[in-house]
Amino acid sequence: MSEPDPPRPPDRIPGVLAPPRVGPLRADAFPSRLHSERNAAWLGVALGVTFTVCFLTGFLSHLIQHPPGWFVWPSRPAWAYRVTQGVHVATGLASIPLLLAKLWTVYPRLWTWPPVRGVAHLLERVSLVPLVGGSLFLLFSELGAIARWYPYPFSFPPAHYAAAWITLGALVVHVGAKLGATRLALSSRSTELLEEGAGSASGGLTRRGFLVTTVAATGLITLTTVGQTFRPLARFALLAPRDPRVGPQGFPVNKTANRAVAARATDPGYRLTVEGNVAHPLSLSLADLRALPQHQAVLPIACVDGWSASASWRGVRIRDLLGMAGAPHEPEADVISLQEPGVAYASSSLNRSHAADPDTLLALEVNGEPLHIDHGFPVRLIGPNRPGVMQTKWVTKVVVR
Ligand SMILES: Nc1nc2c(c(=O)[nH]1)N[C@H]1C(S)=C(S)[C@@H](COP(=O)(O)O)O[C@H]1N2
Ligand SMILES: [Mo]
Repeated sequence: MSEPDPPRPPDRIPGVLAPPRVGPLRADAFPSRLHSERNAAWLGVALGVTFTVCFLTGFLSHLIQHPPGWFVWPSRPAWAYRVTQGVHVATGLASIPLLLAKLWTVYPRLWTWPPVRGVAHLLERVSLVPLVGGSLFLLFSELGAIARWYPYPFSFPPAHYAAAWITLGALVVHVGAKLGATRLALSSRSTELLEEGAGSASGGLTRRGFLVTTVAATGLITLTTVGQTFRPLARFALLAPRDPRVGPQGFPVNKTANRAVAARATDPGYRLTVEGNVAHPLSLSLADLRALPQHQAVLPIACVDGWSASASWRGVRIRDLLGMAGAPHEPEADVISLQEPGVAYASSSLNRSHAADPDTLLALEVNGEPLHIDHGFPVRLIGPNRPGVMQTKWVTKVVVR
């Protein structure tokens, strides 16, 4: 005895991204009605915003660290980099749940049939490889990097930078291809009504419930990480890799002094030299530096990893030292540490704005004590509105340009 054929499902369920019945898949290969066009559209809009903000703040950080001739990052306002880099890491972290939810919502589309419907469709589909691959690489390598985990043989910053451009290019193609469909999915009243009730019949999550859950997860991740740079939320920063209040002298250390650096830093023969394009090169002992006029400033360390911490610094103004050495008008300078040359972040540059700022210091003290060796004893560079990587520790040489 043969069973009657089950009713054939429609080829296309309105508002749902599962592919029609044609093609190699079973009709019910993607039974969930949460693969919704409207959810895909909303998640796409949210990701468009977070990716754009993340890209712009990341590009700014790149320009500051590798300035082309036309770009001068000013030393004021002192807090600007702290904010832009905090926003960069926060939007990157917020993108993770949004991206995972989006990928899950749309993945049935991979089985679209026929697989290619012409040149434009082919290009749109091929652009998904750099878009999805680039996004996943950016977000998850970033997640590793802020936890200081680099399980690959290449250097993180150049790979992150290249991946950002590749992803942006693919994103532009994707947005161009999907703009119409997104508008339609967000505006059509019929899909909205259809989706209101969908899901609840089977007792599962509704489509709106899925979106709300994704947004809540995104909010929770932001709330439990942004305290690493936004102090009022510091006590909620349970998922942040660093607590900005914990470390020697009350704030974190990224790079500790190795034995060689510590030996040179504590050597009684330590000298700070000011050389290069100057009329009278200087060579100063620690006692000489302490005898110079000291200046105090409250300034943040704002790490590219997204944490920041303010401290009260005291030391010699760079511009006073450059003046003593007879540097030219509006000088620029390289600040060089006791680390082996060539080691990442062993030196940094001061543009004319930072060199002239009265709060750009070679600090000898922090929060009323001589610097801890891991904070750069005997002398560190600290200036307003600079990335943490450019606040060079264990300074021994200033070369004027
Ligand atoms: N010489 C030197 N200075 C350096 C670094 C370094 O690797 N070498 N790391 C930088 C980074 S990435 C940051 S965030 C700050 C951290 O400062 P802190 O250790 O005082 O918190 O120091 C910067 N100064
Ligand atoms: Mo850093």
